[in-house]
Amino acid sequence: MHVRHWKKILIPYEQAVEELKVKFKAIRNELREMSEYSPIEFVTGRVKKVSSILEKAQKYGIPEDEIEEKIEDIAGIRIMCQFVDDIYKVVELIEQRDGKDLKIEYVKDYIKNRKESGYRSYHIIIKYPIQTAFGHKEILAEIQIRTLAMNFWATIEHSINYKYKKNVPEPIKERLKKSAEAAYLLDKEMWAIRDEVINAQKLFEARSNTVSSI
Ligand code: 0O2
Repeated sequence: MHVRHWKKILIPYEQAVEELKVKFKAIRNELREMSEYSPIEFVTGRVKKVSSILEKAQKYGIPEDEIEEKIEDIAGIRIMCQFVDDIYKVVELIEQRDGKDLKIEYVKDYIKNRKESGYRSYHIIIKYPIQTAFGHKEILAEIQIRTLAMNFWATIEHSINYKYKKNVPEPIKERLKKSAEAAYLLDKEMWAIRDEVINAQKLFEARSNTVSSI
């Protein structure tokens, strides 16, 4: 299929990513404006590059006309949280929307079932309705929910894998496994002092608001 043709296919996916980013950022802003704790720290999103889509299709032997129904992460949203239990709060928020503005297809909990690489994250595959210039369409999207520590590790590991085209030298692989464990321990330690951290952040925010209103 021609790249120009793919660009047209990807338009609804771009729209979905933009809409979903706005929706999740709105949850965070609303809670912060009400001086409530937000389990969402920040949100990013991307549409997979055509080259990566075709690479993945080839890897799994997916014919081009089945790509849209079989590749679930053409549209991807990433939600970053401070603490592990925030991830499950975000999951609840998404579950509350099931059947409303999105449909949950299934979930992959790589936090309870860490991947062999050391990867941890919670994935939700959704169906999302889009109104385009050519009519109504439902697309698949993947929401990845992770802590800042999980995101740090995954971002680094992803670039190392990209550099070595998956043939990562054994010593580096070992280091990555060790750092995955360090990220896990960091999450555990931060979780243990979670209430203390949240109280400190509240104080800090209240002080900043007072200073900025003088
Ligand atoms: P990108 O650049 O983020 O789009 P597969 O994608 O073949 O590994 P599957 O079954 O399609 O496997 O989905 P899975 O395992 O849920 O992974 C989808 C996405 O999760 C990946 O997309 C990554 O973003 C992330 N991910 C999964 N496993 C790992 C891992 O071991 N390390 C890192 N850093 N990220 C991972 P893409 O397409 O790989 O890349």
